[in-house]
Amino acid sequence: MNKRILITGCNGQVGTKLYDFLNKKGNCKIIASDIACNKYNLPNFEILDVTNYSELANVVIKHRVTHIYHMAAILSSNGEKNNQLAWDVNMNGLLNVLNVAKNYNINKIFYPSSIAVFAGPFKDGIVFQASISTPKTMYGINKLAGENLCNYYHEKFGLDIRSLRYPGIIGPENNAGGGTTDYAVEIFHHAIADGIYNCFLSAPTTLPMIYIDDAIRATIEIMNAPIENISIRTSYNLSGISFSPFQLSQEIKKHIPDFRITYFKDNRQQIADSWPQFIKDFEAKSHWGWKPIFGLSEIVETIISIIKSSSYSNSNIA
Ligand code: VAH
Repeated sequence: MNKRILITGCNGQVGTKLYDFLNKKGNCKIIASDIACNKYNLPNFEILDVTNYSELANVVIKHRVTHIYHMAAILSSNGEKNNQLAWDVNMNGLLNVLNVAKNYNINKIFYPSSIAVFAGPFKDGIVFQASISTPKTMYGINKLAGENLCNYYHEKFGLDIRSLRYPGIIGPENNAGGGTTDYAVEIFHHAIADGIYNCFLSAPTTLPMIYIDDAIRATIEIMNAPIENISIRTSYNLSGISFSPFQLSQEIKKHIPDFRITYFKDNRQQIADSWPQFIKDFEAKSHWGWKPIFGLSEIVETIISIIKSSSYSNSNIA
């Protein structure tokens, strides 16, 4: 067992799934951490505030960490409610991770960026790897600055940091929180539990999304890619499938015919309107072989069957 992997923000939507994937692959010790309690009773769990350098360094020393997946973040919607907290966690937290990696010879670091680094207007709603980024949210500003901080630490200190611009990530677990794309998670639980969902984005709001298993596989594939294949050291665009609340609701109706969706836009509509509708990821495909598996029908069929076959639908609705 040579790899000792620290996951920050492990209680979160992506962190929990990443833990499962890495744990199933085996041949590594995983140290799960989060600022909150051990929500899923994981072994080797550490309460960790990433904005505290000493706490982070102590965990790295105690467990002789070799790899860090830095998933702790304040997402777009929550970042607009508390700009200072978003800056502290998203920027100082990342700086601490990079400095710990430099000071304790961490082999590899994963940094999750986001399509939130882009802000329109875009021709036909499309962004490319080199599209100019002018983020309109504190979260997007943090993620764009974070990408450049990673590139700086790679060039100046030789750190091997790899990063993906995640689209909206959706899966059957009802644990998304503080994001603008959370509607695409909540809708399934409400559709199954009570047949109706009140969507906080308008019907035609098309956004780039990705099924969580595809997102985790991309994360592990970029981390395992030969170093010579990783020529982009800010962050790689990553695409799954783009859809709107209306398109998603129509696909859900194929499984739940009586399902109804209503719309009431809130402040997250303005965030979504600033984001691209489609993201091109030619570089991820050509540099390290990225290929998504889940289209919209596969996503809907998979999530509904998992929720119906488990206890998610009733007990976990926020
Ligand atoms: C959010 N789920 O909504 C995140 C993601 C592209 C969206 O970054 O903030």
